[in-house]
Amino acid sequence: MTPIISIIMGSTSDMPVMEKACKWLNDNAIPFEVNALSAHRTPEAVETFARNAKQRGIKVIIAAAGMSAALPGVIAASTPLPVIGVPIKGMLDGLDAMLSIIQMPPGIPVATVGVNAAQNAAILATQMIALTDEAIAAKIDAWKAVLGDKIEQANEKLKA
Ligand code: RP5
Repeated sequence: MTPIISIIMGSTSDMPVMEKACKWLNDNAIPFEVNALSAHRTPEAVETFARNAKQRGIKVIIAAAGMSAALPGVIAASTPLPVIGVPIKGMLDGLDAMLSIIQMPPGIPVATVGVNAAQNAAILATQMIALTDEAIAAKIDAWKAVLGDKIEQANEKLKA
């Protein structure tokens, strides 16, 4: 199926974290792609990716990077698509990457999730697409119901 979410990582070394996003999308049958591209090491490939993503059918981009994490912002500069940034934990427990991703200049936002919060990025991307896709909206409703059930079951165990 044509991917509707694109996951881009600054390095394949980010994959152990981003596997959580891939797993959630696979579990929920959301078509996605995953690639490593670097704002610093492959800048031209990043720009080509960002400029072409929308016409390839991508709806939301998830961009993950650690250290001086320019990747999500550089992608956001060259696409009209929403970009969700995932700071990867590294040198300063991910604070360096989080501030690099979240503190964007006015006019070029990146929706930033928590450090290593890859699953949340996958869910947020899916929620954005669910606004205009009822089948995907049903998957979000089902996910929320599972979360609620888990809390209820945990409460029952406390009472037992
Ligand atoms: C960032 O530098 C990457 O996103 C990664 O988190 C970090 C280290 O990259 P490698 O040296 O492991 O390739 O650009």
